[in-house]
Amino acid sequence: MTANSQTREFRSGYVALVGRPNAGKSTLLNALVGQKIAAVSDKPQTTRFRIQGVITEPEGQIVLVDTPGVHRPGYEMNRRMMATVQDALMGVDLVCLIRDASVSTGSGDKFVLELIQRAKKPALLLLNKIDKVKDKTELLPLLDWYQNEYDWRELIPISALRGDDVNDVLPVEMIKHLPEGEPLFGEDELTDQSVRTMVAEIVREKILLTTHEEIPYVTAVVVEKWDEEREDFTRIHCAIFVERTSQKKIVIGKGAARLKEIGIQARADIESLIGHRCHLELFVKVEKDWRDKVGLLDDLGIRQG
Ligand SMILES: Nc1nc2c(ncn2[C@@H]2O[C@H](COP(=O)(O)OP(=O)(O)OP(=O)(O)O)[C@@H](O)[C@H]2O)c(=O)[nH]1
Ligand SMILES: [Mg+2]
Repeated sequence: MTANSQTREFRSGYVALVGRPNAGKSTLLNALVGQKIAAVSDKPQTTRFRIQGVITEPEGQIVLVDTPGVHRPGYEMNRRMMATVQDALMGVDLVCLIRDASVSTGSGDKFVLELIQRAKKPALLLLNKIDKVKDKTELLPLLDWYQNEYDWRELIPISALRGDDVNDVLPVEMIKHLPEGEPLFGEDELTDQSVRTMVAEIVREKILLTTHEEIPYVTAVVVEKWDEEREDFTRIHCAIFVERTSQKKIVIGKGAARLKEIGIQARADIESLIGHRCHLELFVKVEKDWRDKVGLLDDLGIRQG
């Protein structure tokens, strides 16, 4: 403990990032942690399970919990995703509602609010994507609406993408609301995600970024083989699951062009993650109704809560 901490105690605790799909929760997690640990895409429902990221500051340690975007569940996978959100809300010291400030209010917002109202936790409202809001007075009705719905500790406009008010403002604000306590993790333990999980997520992210319509929703990725052939060279096999043969054709693309592009993009990210060269082999497999298959969901890490 430093001399300074004799007067101000160190604080530590869990902070949930919750909100509607596509609001920018995972972008914010990555920006705050300072490393890409969660997949990000312009498609809703990118995040499928809980992802933890740790920030350690002189005043305290924040364990961020990124969660899937709140939506109406249609499949077992989506029910599990929503159970993860509920579970996160119960287990944290502080909740951050991430709201895309560039879109208007709808029934989905009310639903997220109800979850927060039920959890009765201290909460910050983070109005994200303010870089997209040219006239800031447009935020006033939104702020009004939210202020009437909950006793927010703070309302903070941010841009997770550009970094406005992210690293200089948010950690300080979050730490204020955490209990006094020792660090929960070592400073070098940035995340609870295994390297293999992060590799599978990198591949899935590239699929989300290069496909449209239903493909992002019906795709899952599993690392099936991992051979560290040499200290500086790893051979990785990933299976890409889709639900129908027609979807397999789309992912592969004409003359396998799309799969090749996914592989090129993923390999670049994987090599910077593992710190050396890799050979990435991608296989597309059809697994009918995998989103309702309990065993496969368990294998994919999409757990209950
Ligand atoms: N312009 C702008 N775009 C942003 C900002 N933050 C996130 N985005 C974009 O919004 C999209 C969704 O971002 P994600 O971080 O994947 O959103 P999410 O809330 O984690 O989404 P789910 O995991 O699907 O719930 C991506 O295309 C991001 O680049 C921001 O501050 N400004
Ligand atoms: Mg996400």
